[in-house]
Amino acid sequence: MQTGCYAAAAMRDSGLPTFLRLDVPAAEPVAAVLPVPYERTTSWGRGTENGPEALLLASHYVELYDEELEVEPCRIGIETLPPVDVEGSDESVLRRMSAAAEATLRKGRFLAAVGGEHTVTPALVRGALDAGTPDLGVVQFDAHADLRQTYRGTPWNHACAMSRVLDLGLPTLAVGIRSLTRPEAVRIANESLPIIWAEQFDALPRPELEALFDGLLASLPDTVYLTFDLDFFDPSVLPATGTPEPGGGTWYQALGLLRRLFERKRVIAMDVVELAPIPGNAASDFTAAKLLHKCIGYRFRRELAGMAET
Ligand SMILES: [Mn+2]
Repeated sequence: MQTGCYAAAAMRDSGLPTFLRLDVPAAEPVAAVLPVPYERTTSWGRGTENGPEALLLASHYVELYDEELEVEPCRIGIETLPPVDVEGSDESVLRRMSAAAEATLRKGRFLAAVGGEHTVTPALVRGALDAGTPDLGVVQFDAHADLRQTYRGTPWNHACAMSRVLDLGLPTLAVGIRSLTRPEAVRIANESLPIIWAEQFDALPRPELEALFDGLLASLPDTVYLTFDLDFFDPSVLPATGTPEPGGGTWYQALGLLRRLFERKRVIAMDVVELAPIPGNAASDFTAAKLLHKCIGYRFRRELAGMAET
């Protein structure tokens, strides 16, 4: 069967596998997967520097056909970019991430970055702003508020990621939060930061949860950056993350909200962060890979539906 994809076992010069084992598309790709193997400040379980490789390897076993969307998302053209060079000072590496994001977005491509620890997010968001994106909102799926001003002596700790995003003056919506400090709770209350708490996932019937999400989403700008910290998921769904927290979202709860997000907003870029692979636990790597595949499918749902079958 001709899928329109390029099922070669392409390995880039970097030695990293490509997303879905796709070769460089013949036509101009519209989506770009950017590996960002950055890990400097993880607090407990380490290993997020291996996240991109694990996700990309697992993606080779994701079915190209999406049974929900009835399309093969890869048909829109997905290129796996060389990984961001993470050697050097914090400042220089973070600047490199911003530059990579900016370059991808200036080409009009959808950016799908794969971390790495959550620190990569503010750098990538910065790149989106540098690309001239006006009125950007940031949607965060996460167990943790990540609103510390500094942590362990640096403002570029993964526990400060959303604080750095707020520093950029951008409106946010946080989903799945169930772990934070008192100062973070005070900040959320004082600044009325929009949040859906993880407990609400359990307490609310699904239509009410989705209505709540729609309502909060409506107050964000039309153009959105999505950051998905994999510890959003309950550890029974995805245990391979540095700081797992009980009481997280399920696979279908995540998909339900992501589908609405991509329908209602122009999502120009996203990241999937904090995968810390556990040897022998393929489920986490695979879940992360499939999540990225689902998001690209949601993002280009209309374009994909319009493509003739070959
Ligand atoms: Mn986080």
